[in-house]
Amino acid sequence: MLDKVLIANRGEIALRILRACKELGIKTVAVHSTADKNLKHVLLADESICIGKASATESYLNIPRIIAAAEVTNSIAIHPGYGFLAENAAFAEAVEKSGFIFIGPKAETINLMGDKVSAINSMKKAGVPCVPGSDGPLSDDAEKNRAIAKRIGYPIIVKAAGGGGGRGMRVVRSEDELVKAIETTQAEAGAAFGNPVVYMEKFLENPRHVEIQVLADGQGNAIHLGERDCSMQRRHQKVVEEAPAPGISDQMRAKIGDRCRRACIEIGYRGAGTFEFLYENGEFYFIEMNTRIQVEHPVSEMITGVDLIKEQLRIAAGQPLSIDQSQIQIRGHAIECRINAEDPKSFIPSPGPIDMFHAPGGLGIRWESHIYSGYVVPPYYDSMIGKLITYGESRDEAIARMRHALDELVVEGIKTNIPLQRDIMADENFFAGGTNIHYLEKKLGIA
Ligand code: MV4
Repeated sequence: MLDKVLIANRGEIALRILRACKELGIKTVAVHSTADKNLKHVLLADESICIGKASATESYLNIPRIIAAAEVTNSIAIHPGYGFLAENAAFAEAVEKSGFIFIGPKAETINLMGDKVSAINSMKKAGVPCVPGSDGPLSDDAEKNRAIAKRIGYPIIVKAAGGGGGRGMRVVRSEDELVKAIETTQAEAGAAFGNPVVYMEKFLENPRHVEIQVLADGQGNAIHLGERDCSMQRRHQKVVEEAPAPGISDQMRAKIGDRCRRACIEIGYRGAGTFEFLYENGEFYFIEMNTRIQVEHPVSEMITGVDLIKEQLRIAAGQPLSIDQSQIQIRGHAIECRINAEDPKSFIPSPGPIDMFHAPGGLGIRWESHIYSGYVVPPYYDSMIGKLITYGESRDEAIARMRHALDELVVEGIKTNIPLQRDIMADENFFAGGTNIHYLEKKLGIA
């Protein structure tokens, strides 16, 4: 096993990684900003180092400081968590060049998936179903682009190869808007990502966001852990996630999961990863792959019993996967509500001191959070302060447990989105299951 792991993140995921390390007998190093010296995982880690000022650019995004911290502590490996440097190929490369293990895929895999055109091409080649599209970058030939759009059929969407996660895209509903839309998206992409390359896809009007969790050891073994439905979102920020996705049959899961599993083997994938799909009219369409552990990983853990962070650590230590696909059974249902320090109506962040805190509990209740009474939520980072996950034998049982757990959860002193989560858990369409990516924004009166 790894002797010592440096945790290059903060908040709940840093605590989650610390707990997995402790279970495996791995020593831990916390790196933190000046604003984060009182984080729970910093206080629990074997060693901690302040790596810079509060702003993320000076701390959690500061590659030389993080590598220096790994050097002075004799760390073996670095876990990037999610966000910050987790999908930064230059960081993964710097970590490995400095003689440490990057807990994640090879830098070249991060690059492959960071460019959405090469990601789609490699997945299409590996037999993963993709959205009908341009099958590559668009040229500056307006005639050719019109022909591609005509073949696909309007509406189409122009997306930046360097984008992803909802950045750099434009819907085109008729031929007369096409040329201008391509030019504008290219210009915006060049400015935002330093890469003006764009591509085209059929625009799916009312899809769900369904993603497949995978684990691969980079030694020829890969498994999938079923799907998650992440359709309940606002402005590309997920609000509620669940597993399995309502209405996905065991046969459909086995088919799409096997495509993802095989694709992992074909591209030599290593670590935890997520295949993002749009799901519409019973079909899966690959859009992007995330090469990191995701915020919503616990719902997959609850329905499979697999500790994804421990598996990441084992894979990074060079161990082959300890489980094969036949040992993965999907059982029950799990729901995650993200708890944010924000106004539940305006969504304006609400940092500050937590005057009182009570955690919910009971059978099937999991509270993943670093907060405590007296903790001060800093204004510098993401507003997520915790994740409430419930498990039940059925979806109805998981929802019932979530409703009561949200009632038990007390966070006073700051505003939180707990009231919004209560509204969603009481929503009849959520209860029915299978709402699409536009549902929450429509409910809130935005779209
Ligand atoms: C799409 C789409 C419809 N058709 N692609 C937005 C985030 C990025 N990962 C891909 N996104 C979309 N791509 C085609 N061909 C609709 C979206 C989309 C979306 C996707 C997932 C979750 C939330 C979303 C919200 C708006 C648009």
